[in-house]
Amino acid sequence: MPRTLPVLHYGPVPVFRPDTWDLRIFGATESGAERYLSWEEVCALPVSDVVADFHCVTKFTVPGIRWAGVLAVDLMTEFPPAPTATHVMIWADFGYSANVRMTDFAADQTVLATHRDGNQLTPDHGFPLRLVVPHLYAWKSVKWVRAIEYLSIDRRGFWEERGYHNVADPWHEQRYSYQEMDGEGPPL
Ligand SMILES: Nc1nc2c(c(=O)[nH]1)N[C@H]1C(S)=C(S)[C@@H](COP(=O)(O)O)O[C@H]1N2
Ligand SMILES: [Mo]
Repeated sequence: MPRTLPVLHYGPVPVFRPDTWDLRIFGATESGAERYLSWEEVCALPVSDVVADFHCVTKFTVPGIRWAGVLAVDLMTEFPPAPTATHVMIWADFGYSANVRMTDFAADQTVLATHRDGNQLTPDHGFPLRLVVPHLYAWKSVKWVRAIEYLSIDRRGFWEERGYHNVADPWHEQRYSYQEMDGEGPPL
């Protein structure tokens, strides 16, 4: 098992500019309106710690990483989805995306992390803000998050469109879309 977290992503590492950076919350929101949060507004949200293992689909697991940031449930309390929302699409800079079920987004260890093991995230690992869904394969843990889209109809994200499993539960080894059972993903 690797003791440090390898760097894995598709495409370039974005440059963070705090004055132009924003986090968009849109789609099936409770009010119907979309919101753009500044970096300052994100930093004013409540901060929590999550300690969890991290599972990559290419088979490494990094045990016991301590993340700090905004719990997805806390974000949802402040900026609620509509009752019809069943899934969430998380968008990064440069168009990377991943979809998760609302139940996975609302899980108590799902966090929009700013820190890992006491230090601010490095650019390679998603600075300034990354999603961490520890109980799903790591391609769902979107680095450089820029938008949260509440979905009333599920859609596939970047890897889910390219042959990876829509749900991605490592305990059930849900790696590839051909393993999907009825109801686990939108038609391919
Ligand atoms: N924006 C973005 N986030 C991403 C990826 C990516 O290509 N782009 N790759 C994912 C994959 S496949 C993995 S295994 C993890 C790796 O996280 P790490 O580089 O911090 O180890 O990031 C995930 N988040
Ligand atoms: Mo990965």
